[in-house]
Amino acid sequence: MTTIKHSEIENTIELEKARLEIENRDQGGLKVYLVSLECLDDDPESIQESLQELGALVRTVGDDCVGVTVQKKQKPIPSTYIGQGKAEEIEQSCAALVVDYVVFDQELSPTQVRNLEKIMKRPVLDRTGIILQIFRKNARSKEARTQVEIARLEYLAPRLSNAWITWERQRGGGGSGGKLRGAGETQIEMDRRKIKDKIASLKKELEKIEVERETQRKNRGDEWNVALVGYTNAGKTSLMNELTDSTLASKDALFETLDSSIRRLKGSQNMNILMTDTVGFIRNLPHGLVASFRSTLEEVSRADLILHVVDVSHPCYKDHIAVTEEVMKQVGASQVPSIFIFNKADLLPESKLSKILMRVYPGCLCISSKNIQDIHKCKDTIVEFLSKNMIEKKFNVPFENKALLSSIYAHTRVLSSEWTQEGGEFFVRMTKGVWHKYFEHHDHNCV
Ligand SMILES: Nc1nc2c(ncn2[C@@H]2O[C@H](COP(=O)(O)OP(=O)(O)OP(=O)(O)O)[C@@H](O)[C@H]2O)c(=O)[nH]1
Ligand SMILES: [Mg+2]
Repeated sequence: MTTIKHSEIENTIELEKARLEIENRDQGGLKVYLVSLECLDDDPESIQESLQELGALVRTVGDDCVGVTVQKKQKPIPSTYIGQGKAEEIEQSCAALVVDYVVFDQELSPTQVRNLEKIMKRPVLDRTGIILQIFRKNARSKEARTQVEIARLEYLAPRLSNAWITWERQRGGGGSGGKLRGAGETQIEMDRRKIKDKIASLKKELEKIEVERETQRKNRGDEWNVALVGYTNAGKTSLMNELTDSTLASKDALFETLDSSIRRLKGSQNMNILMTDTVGFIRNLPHGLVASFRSTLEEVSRADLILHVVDVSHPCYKDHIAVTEEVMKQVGASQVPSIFIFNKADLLPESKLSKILMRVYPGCLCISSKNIQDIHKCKDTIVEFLSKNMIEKKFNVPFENKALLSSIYAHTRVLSSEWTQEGGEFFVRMTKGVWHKYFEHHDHNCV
């Protein structure tokens, strides 16, 4: 009886090790089976789109999708997410197709992963696990690598050690585990407490990097900041390269850019305009990653203008807009003025699209980043927007005027500030709309 239990735990640990290996490897080439669950409230079309996207994520890791299935159910089963019978069916298909691991399109709980692995006899990952692998592979700067590592360890911690802990408890502490010793050592190494310590030290490191970045930002002073944001693969980096004569890596893959880059806009007359290119978004972007990348993304909330780049040739471009806007809201950037840039227009048949888009999204541009005239149009739009819509003011604010102080911090970009015994002097930048809404009646405070 005990032997059976021990061998069950051995299996669990072996599967856990195999999953870790998959999550930590550098090379692709594995065979993958995709699974999704369609519940009563789900829109079948968006389940299919999300599943296609999961396939693209798996291919970005370098693996092959050899099978796919969707189960329809009222709601998820707490222990196994999908039905047990369906899980057994998948196991049989996986055996026939010699599948290396199974990926679920939704986030699974650690218990669900373990139960499914037991039935499917192979590692089970979820969407978050795959996205984390891509991030780990593509992060280059120290900041991005630290951010990804924090998110990865926070994701891993609850998914580890349980088998080990159960086994330790059952054997009553000491003694060698024979075959289990190796697995045990891995477990001890990845012990939850150690992971927690590691996360804490990485967070400290990240804070230091952020302080450095903050200093650099302050040194940049009163330059104009324009941030490129949008869904992954929309063409942000391609546009950035064209606008700034740069050669940043861009390719037809998801999450190619993870490290933020800042470059000067070329030919912007005598305005000093800095463009920022940063990580793209995807539906169900893991919360841990958004949290880790918060400081990078918060930079976007300090921009004077956001260019929201959209791949208009993608059938789901409207969903992509919604996802991007949601993340912008989460990082406090929804107040920043933005212009929609509908990119990859060259992939669409000649149509009245541009006119239709203009009606729905006033002020938008419909371009191809491969067309030089469109690039000029884009530059002109940026310069015109900044020079026509923004104003700079100097305020003298006595300490007792707390309302004005808080409005300044909430609604303007403070370019410089100086404190005297009476109060503060702020040199700020804002849109004309903000000026009219919050500050016009404070005109007497302006220097
Ligand atoms: N046809 C066409 N392809 C484009 C256009 N702009 C970009 N692409 C292609 O789209 C793919 C993605 O471009 P990127 O610039 O890397 O996209 P991104 O938004 O930076 O993507 P991530 O960094 O992964 O979030 C590349 O293969 C580009 O060559 C365009 O206007 N037309
Ligand atoms: Mg990019």
